[in-house]
Parts: sequence; structure tokens; C-alpha cells
Amino acid sequence: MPITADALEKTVREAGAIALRYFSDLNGLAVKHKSARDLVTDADVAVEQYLQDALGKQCPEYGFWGEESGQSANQVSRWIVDPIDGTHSFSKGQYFWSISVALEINGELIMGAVYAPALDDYYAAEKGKGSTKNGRVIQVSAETHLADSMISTGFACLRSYLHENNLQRFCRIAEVSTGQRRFGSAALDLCLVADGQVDAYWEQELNLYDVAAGALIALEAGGSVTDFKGNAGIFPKQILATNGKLLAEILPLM
Ligand code: 2AM
Ligand code: CA
Ligand code: CA
Ligand code: CA
Repeated sequence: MPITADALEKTVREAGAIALRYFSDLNGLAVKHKSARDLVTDADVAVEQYLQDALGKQCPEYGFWGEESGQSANQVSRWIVDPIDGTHSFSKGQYFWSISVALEINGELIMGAVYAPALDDYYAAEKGKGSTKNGRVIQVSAETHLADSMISTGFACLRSYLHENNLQRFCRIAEVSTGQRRFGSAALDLCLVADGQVDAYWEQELNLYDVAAGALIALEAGGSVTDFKGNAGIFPKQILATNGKLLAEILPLM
């Protein structure tokens, strides 16, 4: 074990405490645009800096890839970090945002942690050892019918050049499901699938740091993670996570 689950949790919770200090005083927080729809604040930078330092001290042999600071040298074994997933929600004072930390060793995801500080929900997984929420084992839902399902998506991208943008896909799936949600944090969405709060989630045009930890948590909780054609694997440009039982029914609608 490269780092214990407890040590990782302590580090990620400390990062959460830093984020909450900014969250408690949003009036003083400048929100900058990296692009038209991609925001960054001092909180994102401070949380990422803390994680890079703290994880680097504990595991100097691993590289680091964070959304805001980019990639360091060792990319065979590395931390994959999104300091705040859901910056827009964060900047508005909403509660659905998270810190996402994954550990990849020799190209394989080994550990994942997603912490939602404003909710104080800590999700974690280790390869082959299942997933937990606040220390308790979690499982995907038992729902077998899309007609009775709660589904979630996100709209990271509405680019018109895409063959199909997500609005069309959303309309098809909303018509045949019971509940639809849009939480604004891909990492947390994947954890909600893992915890059975949501039966399926999809999004397109994401990056690996958005989904690496959450995908491991969904998989280890018994879920499926595929692309929109059903190929197993983590494909950030087309990610579909389900409880497994709904996969066959949802694929033709993707
Ligand atoms: P972020 O808050 O870390 O940027 C919500 O739909 C998801 O999309 C979140 O994971 C969010 O991550 C991500 N996101 C927001 N703006 C984006 C953009 N312009 N391109 C790609 N992903 C984006
Ligand atoms: Ca971003
Ligand atoms: Ca993100
Ligand atoms: Ca982010």
C-alpha cells in the first residue's frame, strides 16, 4: 500500500477545510474565467497547492497532475487531482462541489477519494476492496427499469460541432425515466451512482481529473463505467456510469 486510506482521508479532509474557509467568505472571492464556461478561483489554486505539497511529502515517488497546475514529470505513477470539481456551484454558495483525488500506479487506478466538504461526505475506494461513504460500505442501486430510475447528467460542453450535444440525449432519457438531476460536479455524480442515490449518470467532454476517482468508486461499488457504446473503461469524453442493471436499456438512447 503506497499510502494508507486513513492518511489519504486525513489529507483530503484537510484540503476540504481549506476550501471551506474560502466558501465561508464568497463575497471576497474573485472568480476568473479560464474560458467562457470554465471558472477558477483562489480556492481552486490553494486547494491544489496544498494537495500537491502534502501528497508529494508523503509519496515523493509519484507524479502529480492537477487541473490548475498541470502535469509533473512522473506520469507512470501519479496523483490525478481536481481541487474543486463544481467551481461554478462553489462560487454561488451551493453545496454540490467536491475535491477529487485519484492514485494511478503504472497506469492502473488504485485509490480514489471524493470529498464534498459542504456536505461533509467522504467517498473512497481502493481497487478490489469496495467503496465507502463516511466509512460505511456502499453499493449501487438495485433498480432494473429505466422507467423507474433517477438519472443525472452534466453539461460541461454544448459545443455545436459535436455530432450530438447533450441536450438531445437528455431529452431522450428524460422522456423515459422518472427523475432527472443535474448536480454540477462530475466526481460527485459518480459517487451518487456508487451510493445508489442515482441509478445512472453520463456526461461528455470531461477530463480524466474530473472522473478518475469517482469512476473507481462507482466500479468498486458494483457499477458499470463505459463509453456511450458500452465499452468498459474510463473515457472522460463519453462517460456513462450505471448500476450495471440499467446499462443495456440506456445504451440505445445514448
Ligand atoms: P470543474 O468545476 O472542475 O470545471 C459539470 O458539468 C462538470 O463539468 C464539472 O465536473 C466541471 O468541472 C466540468 N466543467 C466545467 N466547465 C467545463 C469546461 N468548460 N470544459 C470541460 N469541463 C468543464
Ligand atoms: Ca475547471
Ligand atoms: Ca472538474
Ligand atoms: Ca476543477
